[in-house]
Amino acid sequence: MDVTPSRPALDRNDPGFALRYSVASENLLVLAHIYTGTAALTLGALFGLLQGFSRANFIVIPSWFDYYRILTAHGVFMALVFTTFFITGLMTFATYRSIPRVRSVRLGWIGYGVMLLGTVLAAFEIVAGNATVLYTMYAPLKASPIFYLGATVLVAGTWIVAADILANVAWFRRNNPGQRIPLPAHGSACTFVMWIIATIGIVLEMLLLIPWSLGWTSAIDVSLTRMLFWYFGHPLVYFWIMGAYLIWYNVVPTTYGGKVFSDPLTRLAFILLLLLSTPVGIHHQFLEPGVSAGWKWLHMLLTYGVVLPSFMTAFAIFASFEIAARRAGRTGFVAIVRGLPWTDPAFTGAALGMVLFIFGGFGGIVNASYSMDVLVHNTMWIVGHFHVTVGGPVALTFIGAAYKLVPTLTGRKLYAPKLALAQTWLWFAGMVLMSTAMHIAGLLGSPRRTADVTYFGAAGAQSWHGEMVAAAIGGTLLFISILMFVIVAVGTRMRDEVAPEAVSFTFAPAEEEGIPTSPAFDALGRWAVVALVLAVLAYAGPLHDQLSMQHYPAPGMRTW
Ligand code: HEM
Ligand SMILES: [Cu+2]
Repeated sequence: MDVTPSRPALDRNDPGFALRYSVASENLLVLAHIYTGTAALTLGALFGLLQGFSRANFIVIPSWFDYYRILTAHGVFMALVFTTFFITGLMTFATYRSIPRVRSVRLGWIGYGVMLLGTVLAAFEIVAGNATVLYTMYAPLKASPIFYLGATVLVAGTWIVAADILANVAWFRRNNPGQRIPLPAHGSACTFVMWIIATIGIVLEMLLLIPWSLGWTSAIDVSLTRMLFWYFGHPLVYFWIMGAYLIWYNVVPTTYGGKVFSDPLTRLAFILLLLLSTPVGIHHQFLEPGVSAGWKWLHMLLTYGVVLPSFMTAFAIFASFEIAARRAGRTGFVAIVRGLPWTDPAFTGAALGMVLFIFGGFGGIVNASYSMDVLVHNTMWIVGHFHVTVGGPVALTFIGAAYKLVPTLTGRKLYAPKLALAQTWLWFAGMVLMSTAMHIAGLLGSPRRTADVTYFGAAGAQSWHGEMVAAAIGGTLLFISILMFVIVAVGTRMRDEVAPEAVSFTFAPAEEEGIPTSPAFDALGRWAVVALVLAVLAYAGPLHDQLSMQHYPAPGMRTW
């Protein structure tokens, strides 16, 4: 659908006026999300760089702004703020654009405002040193009540955004009986239903943490807060991945004139992600003493189940590449890959992200296997793993998508496209270097979340010093890359001339041939119920064990 740039002609007799006007105000809302995410990414990268330098002994972090405060800021800004704002913006965009109608964006703005308020509260408390609890937030580390409140308000804001997205999908269903929900809106709805189910865990955790931090309760059940966090923490990962997959399915094919490989396969992938993201969280607690082996085993099996939609996605993406290439008369692996639009930073960002995800997937299988996880638990291997998943595929796909979305939303041509292209490659190189070094350091025994990894020069600690230096160099490349991204994103907005051709945007259409889509895939209410039931089944037992366990009192750690 074509849209007009930010200032529409004020011709109220024009029947298209209302729609165009509404699109212009929608664009502003989405931009607000994306630029807030970018600000968090930039700050987070600075903190990441400081950590990398500290671990390589390039700098000594002063005691008045200690390592763990920086680590908390890095984790929260990257894993919670950057990703969440980008996804809320992306999926608002996906829903609005695929369900065109004259609409009020009031609810959307309220959601954004509430998210921002929560973020500012939490961020302020972290930087002020009142919330050095790392992004995982569980006890016994304790933050100020304002930090927990900020986190809760941020989650509440995302629920408002979710309500806006789901209301639009419901409106579509009401007004278009018998029609399929547009694919990008379907993916967004699945993602946010999953998110609502997942964030119940963090809200329950906050109900324990807030009274405790206010001093109203004298003790807290540490492992219960941990279980509640990881009930949320694993689907958080899939929230990021669903954002990236939405782009891989619906946006990336537009860069090479391709189509979505299969409409029903895409819907099924998102439904499986909705169902299987939550009942696997105990794979983050394989070494937790309070959870019995049977539950760990079940969550391990289900973890292998959630790999399925990822394999489906990998297959569908390459099939889409191949079909487009065959239409253009190219066959054979090399010709297909060479024919892809490598000069387009939106494509290259996503494609390099996909390459990194292959390595992320391998590492994930190691982590998901109980016996191998024992070896890498709490080492830099894990840090290497999530940088080559969320820091690589997810962040790079989002950055690439921004190169398409920001021109569309601002009505301006991309500023310095060559710089943008170089940025994606530099990010890729930096991430390969940093995360490979982290994986190796982890196998050598280097611990994560530890300020001083030299152990006063102990012999064993020397073995990973070289890896820490390599990781710091990789981190430097990543930091430079982020600065390049900011130059392009801000430069695009600052351009004077409006370029109407930059504004038009259409999601990739799906291939028409193939299996017809079953209407069951669109019965999202029913899938939501199944997802909730699965989550309850997977957690009722572990929670029961947790609560009925014999508690041995320790100062501040006994429960009721
Ligand atoms: C400029 C690029 C980056 C650099 C130099 C960097 C560096 C680091 C380092 C050295 C650590 C480990 C600290 C430790 O365990 O003691 C770390 C942790 C972490 N990073 Fe990054 N990182 C970068 C980008 C990202 C991105 C893009 C994300 C996610 C979107 C991310 C998410 C995280 C998370 C969640 C942690 C774990 C924090 C914790 O253990 O509490 N990082 N990063
Ligand atoms: Cu997980």
